[in-house]
Amino acid sequence: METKPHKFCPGCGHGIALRALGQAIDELGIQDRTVFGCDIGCSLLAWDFFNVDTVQTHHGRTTPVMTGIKRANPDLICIAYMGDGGGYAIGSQHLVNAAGRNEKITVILANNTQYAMTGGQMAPTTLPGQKTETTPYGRDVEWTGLPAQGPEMVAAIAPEGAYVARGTVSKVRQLQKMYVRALLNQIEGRGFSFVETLATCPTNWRTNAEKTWAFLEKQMPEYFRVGELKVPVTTEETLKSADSRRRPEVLRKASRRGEEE
Ligand SMILES: Cc1ncc(C[n+]2csc(CCOP(=O)(O)OP(=O)(O)O)c2C)c(N)n1
Ligand code: SF4
Ligand SMILES: [Mg+2]
Repeated sequence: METKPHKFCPGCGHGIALRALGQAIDELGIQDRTVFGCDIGCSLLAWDFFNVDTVQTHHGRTTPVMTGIKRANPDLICIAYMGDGGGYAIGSQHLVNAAGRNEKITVILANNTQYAMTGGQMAPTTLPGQKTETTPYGRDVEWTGLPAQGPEMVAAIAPEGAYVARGTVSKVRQLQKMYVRALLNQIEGRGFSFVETLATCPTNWRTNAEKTWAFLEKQMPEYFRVGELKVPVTTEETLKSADSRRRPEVLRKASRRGEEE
């Protein structure tokens, strides 16, 4: 991986998430067949971030665009990268339908609790009481509901074979591992993969370094639990983890057949 100057504000979570994604692509050696799609919002500043084919679309539409590319050329590894405003508000139907159909693409959604690029308006993920441009007295959940639980929703509607997780830019190693597992899910053709990523936006949060990190590590996880929500059990994993007595019958039969031959 090479580095280059980026266009995000200092302290922005997008750069940290995208670096972890670049490292995951390198780790898997899939650069030559990866297509990267970015949405409208600050994610679009990544349009020339990676040395891979890239397309930029509007509010959550990155998901159906990448679905089309994947269906037309199943050998490609298709990654849709978007914000919480795009993925959970204006473009939420695309996420729901792609997850429900178990499309073999990877969606990575940066959750910074608001519409950042347009100046910090309330998004479905804004925390109760959080001040934004459109909630100057703090988000009132009586009027606007509780923060959207994206990975929980996707895990509930996506069929077996899907991989769903929530990571954070404050735990980069864990985040990169999630990206690797999400991409592996696509490479092995199992199904949809989705990783929400808790990300910082000091510019619109109007926070200094200390408060930015405290919001990310303490306040956001009160509503957004970090961890894996849905992990497909592969035959390989079953074989590796189970001892011979606990192996499923079909695998025992397969190994008996091997002994007889
Ligand atoms: C269909 C449509 N509606 C509204 C806009 C205006 N708009 C551009 S970026 C943006 C906010 C994006 O927020 P989010 O998806 O959370 O990304 P972030 O900037 O926070 O990373 C909005 C509302 C647009 N470009 N297209
Ligand atoms: S406005 Fe926020 S999300 Fe956008 S680049 Fe700046 S810090 Fe990052
Ligand atoms: Mg956002």
